[in-house]
Amino acid sequence: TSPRPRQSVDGVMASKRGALIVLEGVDRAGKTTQCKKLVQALQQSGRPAEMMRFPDRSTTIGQLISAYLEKKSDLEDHTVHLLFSANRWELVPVMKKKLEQGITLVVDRYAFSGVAFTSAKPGFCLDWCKRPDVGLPKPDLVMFLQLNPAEAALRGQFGNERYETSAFQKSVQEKFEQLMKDPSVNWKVIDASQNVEGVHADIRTHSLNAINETQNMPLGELWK
Ligand code: 2DT
Ligand code: MG
Repeated sequence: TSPRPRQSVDGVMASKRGALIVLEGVDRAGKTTQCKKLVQALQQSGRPAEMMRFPDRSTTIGQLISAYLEKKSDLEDHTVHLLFSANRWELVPVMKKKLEQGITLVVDRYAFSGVAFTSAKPGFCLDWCKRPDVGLPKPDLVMFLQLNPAEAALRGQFGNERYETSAFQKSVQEKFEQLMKDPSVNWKVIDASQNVEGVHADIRTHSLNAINETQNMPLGELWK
């Protein structure tokens, strides 16, 4: 059964909600640049939109994660996985409120990065990795910025943060490919080897469709 349109208790149609739009992809695919451009384009066309990113390094949990990524601290692998998830859950009330207010959220990485990065480590299965994020607000659209390693290499060197090596990124890419087989998530693959404006045009088209298609639908629950 398809979800019923949003209605308030007295039967009057509630005002339109914002869409939850996520950008995923391997390092240097251009996620952050494209998130910013999408937010600008939506705002300029009169659609309220805000950017978010995970990890959100500004919270107490986010600071623990940031120190780990910067290799200033070591954390046990299960522990850091759960911290990344907790960092999403702590922002859920804010996200829901903004979506209800009609604000479209453009999010740089989400639970899919969480699962892809941890399950690329030895001894982790996809199923265990997904569990803590089950029930998060479900994105209306997840765009995967596809870029092959040779093209990524042309964009410059890796940084010095944890996970920024070509061997690790290769297994992360494989995990994303496994996640993209899940038909319960609205995945769109974007060719990130185009120029910035070309990528943006594709992203804008998919986003406008998602905003129009979901504005009267209730927000879903991820992996549930
Ligand atoms: P950036 O801040 O450059 O995006 O890098 N990561 C991210 C995880 O391992 N688990 C997660 O849940 C999330 C959201 C991806 C952040 C790094 O943290 C990784 C790269
Ligand atoms: Mg990075």
